Formats: sequence, C-alpha cells, structure tokens
Amino acid sequence: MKTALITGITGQDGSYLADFLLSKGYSVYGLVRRKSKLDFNNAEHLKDKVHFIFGDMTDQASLIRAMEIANPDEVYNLAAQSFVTASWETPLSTADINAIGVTNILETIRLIKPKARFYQASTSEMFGKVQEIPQKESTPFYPRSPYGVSKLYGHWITKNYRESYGLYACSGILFNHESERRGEEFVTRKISTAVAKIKCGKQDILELGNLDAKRDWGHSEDYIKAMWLMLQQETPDDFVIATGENHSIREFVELAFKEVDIEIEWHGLGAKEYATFKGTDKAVVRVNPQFYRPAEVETLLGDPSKAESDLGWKREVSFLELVKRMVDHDLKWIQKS
Ligand code: NAP
Ligand code: G4F
Repeated sequence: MKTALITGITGQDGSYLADFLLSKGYSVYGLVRRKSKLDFNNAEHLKDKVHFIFGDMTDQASLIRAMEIANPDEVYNLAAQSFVTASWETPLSTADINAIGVTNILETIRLIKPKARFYQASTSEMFGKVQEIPQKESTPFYPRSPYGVSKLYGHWITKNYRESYGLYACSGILFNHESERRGEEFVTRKISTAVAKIKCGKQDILELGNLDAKRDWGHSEDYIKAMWLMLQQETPDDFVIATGENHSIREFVELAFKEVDIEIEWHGLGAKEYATFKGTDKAVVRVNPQFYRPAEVETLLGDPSKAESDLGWKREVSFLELVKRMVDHDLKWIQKS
C-alpha cells in the first residue's frame, strides 16, 4: 500500500485528490492549519478516512514533523494562498506560503525522505500577460500578480531541486479548474451561487468585474488525476493541464442563468439604477469596478497535448457540464438552506 501526504487537503483539489487516492488504496495523510475554530472545510467527509496532521507551510518544523509521521511515498503540495485578488492585499504572506513554503517542503523531503516523489501545484497564472497562444510548457512566463510571481518561484525551485539533488519533483501547470467545492470568491462559484440565490428569491443582483476576461476552465476531478499520473512516470517532468478551449466570464454567466431559465438584463459600467426582478425569471448582472484587478490576466488558453500523449490524460467534463454541475449543486444547496 502506498502512502501520500497532501498539503492543502481542506481545499478544492486536496479533498478531491484524497478521495481519488483513497479509492486507489492509498493511506492518506493531510496537513491542516490550526484555526481558532476547528474547520476541515472540503475535507469534512474525510475525517474518519485520512490522518490529519497540524502544520503550516511557513513553519518548517511542522513540515519535518509531518514527513516523519507520514513517511510518504508521494507528496502533493497543493497548499497555497490561492486567491489572486487577495495577493495584492497580502503580498508578503502570499510569498511566504506559495514561494518560501515550497522550499520549506522540498528541503524537508531532501533531508528526511529524498526518495519521496513530489508534486508542485504550478499555475497558468505564471503565463499572465501571455507571450504565445496557446500556452504550452515552453511558453515564456510573465506573471501579473503577487500570486503569479510567488508561484513562479515555487515552479523554478521545484525544477532546481530536481536538477540539483535528483529529486523526483514535478510541476503541473494547471489552468483554471472549478467544481462544486470551489471557494465562493472565485468567479465561477460566485456566479453559480448567485444564480441559485436569485432563482430562490434570496439575492437581487449579481455584481462582477471584468466580463471579457477569458479562462480555460476544466473540472477539478479531472485535473487531480493528472497530478497522480505525473508521479507514476519513469522520469519526472512538468506538464500543462488544460482543456484547449476558453470562454469569457460573460459566457459563463449566460450559460449559468440559462440553466435556470432566467433572462439577464446587463448593466454596464456607470449604471446607477437597477431594476429588481426578485423571484422572477429576470435578473440584473452589473459591472462593478470594485472587482477589477490592478493588473489583469486577460486571456488564458492551454495546450494539453504533451499531457495527452505522455500521460494518457484527457479531460472528461465539458465546459457545459461544468456550468451545469455547479449551478445544480448550488440550487440544491440554497433550496435546502
Ligand atoms: P484552495 O481551495 O484555495 O485550497 C488551498 C489549500 O491550501 C487549503 O486547504 C488551505 O487551507 C491551504 N493553505 C493555505 N495556506 C496554508 C498554509 N500556510 N499552510 C498550510 N496550508 C495552507 O485551492 P485549490 O483551488 O484547491 O488549488 C490547489 C492548489 O493548486 C493551490 O496551490 C493553487 O494555487 C493551485 N492551482 C489552482 C488552480 C485552480 O484553478 N483551482 C489552478 C492552478 C493552480 P485552509 O482550508 O486552512 O485555508
Ligand atoms: O475566478 P478567478 O478569481 O480566478 P483566477 O484569477 O483566474 O485564478 C484562479 O485560477 C488560477 C489558474 O489560472 C489559479 F492559479 C488561481 O489559484 C485561481 O484558482 O478570476 C477569473 C477571472 C479574472 O480575470 C477576474 O478578473 O474572472 C474575472 N472576474 C470578473 N469579475 C472576477 C470577477 N473574478 C472574481 N474572483 N470575482 C469577480 O467578481
């Protein structure tokens, strides 16, 4: 039986990855942060199945302790301050967790279990102001946020430990992936919960920032399989994981409201008045500059051909299915609450 240690197990990807590894017979350990109130977030259902270890990416002593307790064959580093907007508000702690935190865990592996295989959660945000369309493994990076910059450090230090010490260390450059477990401040989940609340008469209006930004969106359950595949190869390497198609925020909004048969009234920048269609088949979606970013990533589109040919990975959930699953889930959730 193999053993895995997952950092970020309470998050979207960490919880799906734990489900997946358990189904494959792994013994799973998960690093969780101590908070004022015990909160397992997305890992609530895993409480009896996973060994939780308290720790923090910024506290190397806790990572050493976690490595000694788990003695893992595979380490998945999914922990991060992952919300791009928050990285302008907390740039230093973002760097501490997302950049230095990666060195903390790599050093821990090097010292305690150099044979453990390591997965680093890199991101398409590193492409930022894109230098090539579509983006592939060889595309130059140009991050546009403190988050993107911190992740670029994590990406390069992973490569460096592979080249310096011969660690089996890989980075997955994952494009946006969403799900029913996505944090509610990310745009897709913000939209799906708003659609559900508007449908149930519990919200009047949906306010968003840049509607024209485009993202290459997949489902988290497909993407965590790629993480596992990367650690099952003969030699470590880095891979782009994406769907190869992108859509605007506006398109996501349109499909999500269509799912519940609600017509949209768009209110552009500067619109002061808005109609209220509470509990009817009409809704207002309004642009609010409060949600604009100091520097935007306008468009992301990944080329997953290397992962498809070398790992045999393929996404299964289509864009339409993703929107549908998120809206259906939130509708049930809001109706129940
Ligand atoms: P998420 O839902 O925000 O989960 C982040 C996890 O990191 C949570 O479990 C969080 O714990 C934990 N964490 C944060 N700071 C920590 C610290 N100092 N020490 C220990 N744990 C800490 O993120 P996700 O969407 O699952 O993404 C997983 C990883 O993939 C992240 O590294 C993210 O940057 C990267 N990524 C995500 C996407 C995407 O589209 N989802 C794309 C590319 C890369 P709490 O529950 O205590 O907050
Ligand atoms: O959903 P988002 O906040 O995700 P973003 O910034 O693309 O980052 C996510 O994907 C990255 C991979 O590319 C991950 F590395 C990262 O951890 C995270 O998971 O925003 C998507 C787009 C942006 O262009 C943003 O400006 O949606 C636009 N947007 C428009 N209105 C909004 C809003 N984003 C948010 N969060 N809230 C809005 O009201």
